Amino acid sequence: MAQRWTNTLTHADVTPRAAFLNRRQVMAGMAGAGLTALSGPAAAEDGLEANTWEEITSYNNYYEFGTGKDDPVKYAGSLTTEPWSIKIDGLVDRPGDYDFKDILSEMTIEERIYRFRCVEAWSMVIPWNGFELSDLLNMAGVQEGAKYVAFETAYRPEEMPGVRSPVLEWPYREGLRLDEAMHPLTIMATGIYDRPIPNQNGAPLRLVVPWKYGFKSIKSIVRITVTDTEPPTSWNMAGPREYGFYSNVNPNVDHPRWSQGSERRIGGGLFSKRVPTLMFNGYEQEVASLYDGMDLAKNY
Ligand SMILES: Nc1nc2c(c(=O)[nH]1)N[C@H]1C(S)=C(S)[C@@H](COP(=O)(O)O)O[C@H]1N2
Ligand SMILES: [Mo]
Repeated sequence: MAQRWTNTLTHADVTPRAAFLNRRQVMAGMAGAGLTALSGPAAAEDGLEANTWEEITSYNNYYEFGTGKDDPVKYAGSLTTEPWSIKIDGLVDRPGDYDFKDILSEMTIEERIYRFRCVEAWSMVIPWNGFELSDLLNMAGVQEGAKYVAFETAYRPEEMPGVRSPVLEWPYREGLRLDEAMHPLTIMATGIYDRPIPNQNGAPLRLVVPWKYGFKSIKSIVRITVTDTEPPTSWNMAGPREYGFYSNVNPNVDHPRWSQGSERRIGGGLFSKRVPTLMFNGYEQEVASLYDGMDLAKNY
């Protein structure tokens, strides 16, 4: 499906757009996701009111551009996102270097309004546009014996001032188990509020796994490798005790240095509030069965 967005910003783009959303649209988004009604107290309480465009695009984590929350909006403009190619390799029938535009022409873009929960205990609600990762993996053809999917962000020292600092091992790497990658909630986001995803949010395409801590949702992806072994991931390498491979949102398993029982919902200025963190970030009905029989305190 062709993208129909314009690249021109207007005054409306910097106006808070929370009013844009109402309960009906949220429900429509969920229907698009092939899901039943939302569960959980937070959904009932706040009706999943989305954050504003300004909040979503000016309070970011993208360490390749610095570790400050406002570094990405200041510096990520230097990332060249066109042309963009994604290498798909490993246990697939059709490995190769895929042009982002060619991929888009094969994918169906949908709106998904998801909770987004950073391991640092802040959260937002983001209206993404994107396609299901499973559609992309099926396009490449997943082979028998595949168990995991590994992802890599672009590594461009000349465009990314933050990679001079060894805060993480570059390139930024993430991974999912194959069943997590194929789950219908897992998307590749290409837009926010029906506009192309800004560089600071991971242009031109980034992963979004709404039931996991935000760092699993790797930005500006240049490589996807289907494999039979659990891939190394940047945050796990940096702090294995603090950041596990799974990193499912879980209010009952604290980070060694802070509680994960609640979160600060970004936005609202003085009215910014702490809300309880939900099991699997509120997506328990949809994903809990993926972890049947697993000890979630051990497999954090
Ligand atoms: N390549 C890359 N991807 C990344 C990060 C990063 O530093 N580099 N930060 C992660 C973290 S910690 C979070 S919380 C989210 C933030 O996404 P957002 O800025 O779009 O809200 O991106 C994740 N993806
Ligand atoms: Mo994060």
